[in-house]
Amino acid sequence: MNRWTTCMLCLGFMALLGQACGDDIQGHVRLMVVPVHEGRNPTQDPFSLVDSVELGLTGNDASYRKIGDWSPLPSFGPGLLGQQGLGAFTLTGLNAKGRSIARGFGPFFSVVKGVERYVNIPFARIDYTFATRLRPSERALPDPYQSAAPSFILDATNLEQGQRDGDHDSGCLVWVLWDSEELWIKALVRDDSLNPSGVGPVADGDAVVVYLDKDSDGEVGDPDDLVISLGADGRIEPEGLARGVDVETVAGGYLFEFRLPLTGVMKNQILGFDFRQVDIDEGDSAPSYLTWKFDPRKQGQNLEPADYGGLVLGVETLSALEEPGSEAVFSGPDGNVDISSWWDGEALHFLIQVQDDKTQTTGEGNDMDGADVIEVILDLNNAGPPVEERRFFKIAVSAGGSHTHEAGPDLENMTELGVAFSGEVDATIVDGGYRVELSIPWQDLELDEEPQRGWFLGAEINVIDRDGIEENIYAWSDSSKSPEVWNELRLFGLQ
Ligand SMILES: [Ca+2]
Ligand SMILES: [Ca+2]
Ligand SMILES: [Ca+2]
Ligand SMILES: [Ca+2]
Repeated sequence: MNRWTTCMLCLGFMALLGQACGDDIQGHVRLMVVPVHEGRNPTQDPFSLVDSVELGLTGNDASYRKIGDWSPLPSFGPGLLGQQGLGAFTLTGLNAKGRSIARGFGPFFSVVKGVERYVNIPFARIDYTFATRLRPSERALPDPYQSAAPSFILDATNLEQGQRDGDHDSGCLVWVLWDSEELWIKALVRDDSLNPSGVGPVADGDAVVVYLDKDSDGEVGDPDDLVISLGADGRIEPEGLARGVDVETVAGGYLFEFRLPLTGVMKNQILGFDFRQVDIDEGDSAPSYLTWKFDPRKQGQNLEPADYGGLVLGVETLSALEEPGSEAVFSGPDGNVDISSWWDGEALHFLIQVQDDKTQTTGEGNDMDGADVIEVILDLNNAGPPVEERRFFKIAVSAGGSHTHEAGPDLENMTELGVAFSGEVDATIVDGGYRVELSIPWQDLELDEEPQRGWFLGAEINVIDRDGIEENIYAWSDSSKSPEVWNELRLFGLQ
């Protein structure tokens, strides 16, 4: 990385902090760009034609503050951050003419004092956006959107038809989540003059329209496709399709959420998707349209599936770097489970720490029954097309350091027969729980090629907690039997 650009970013952060919190500089951050991918490999170069990137922060009130400009690089950092005035990292790729051609949002960010945090930002061409996977246990949260990255915004660059008189006139900040049953949509809509249609077609007044082409075939009249309009007054058209509809008027606009049925989907699938804000104000003769993705040659017309953009069903990524540092966290038996992963040409390494107030180091027999156990299961093809012999590799390690391993073409068909494990395992009791270090040699995984920087591997990490007779399982992806939605390790590096 160029020292000058590093310096420029630091200056940008410091300028921001100067306004936000004086000298209260707390932590460091590294941002890592995650491209659209399928199976093990990226399928899109988000930096294609990108001349520079702009980094900023989007607040959950739809405000945006620029931090600085940067060369197009797959990772950024370090930057200095304070605790105040933060939002979701927002990365915009600009072409040589200064036009936005790529975009991505990270999650809402908080600083941990003295710790270098690694933040992944999904980033794609401007006609693609990402939905955040909702784990099954998160469906019942009071606000499932709270910690999710926004998916996209609508601003002046999305004006398809009519006039837009600044950010207060129109604009949207939109979150999209997905799980195996539903697509979850929440938006904060800016509109200074609310004029819902009242009667007649909902989209004749202030409204948003969501377009979905689930199989992404771009064909008109597909019975699976949906066009749904939601008025600022809560009227919805067609009725009976959306679930959990909630619309409220807020200062400067309205806020809504609803869910649409979605079945038979898997991670990294790309749905045809679009989103339009219809805005009609006092005295307007015609509505203005802000549309996420439109064909400029067909301005103001009905959107057809072929004009939609792509909604990528993303999962959580843990970037495995050259050394420990980047982390993923999930809830375990008595607090957090922290996972760190790193890699080199020899092996894939893990450090997993479990907070467990009653650690059982030993069990009975080879299955370690009775001990606290961590299982690491790798989907070597990352939900890509099936491979014959060796798609899954699983290693189970007890809190006492015993371990077993197996591999096979599917989760139900794994065996230890003919499967080698020549790596290292170390388990340690620590204050409040235990820690497992694990190195899995690439050689034992029998991949058809050498591991490559930029690869994605599916992974599930199960923590099997045994406190006496009680047994509970906690899992990173929260879907141990469904590798099509597992989180991912990304082989990465900062150089
Ligand atoms: Ca308006
Ligand atoms: Ca279709
Ligand atoms: Ca309006
Ligand atoms: Ca335990």
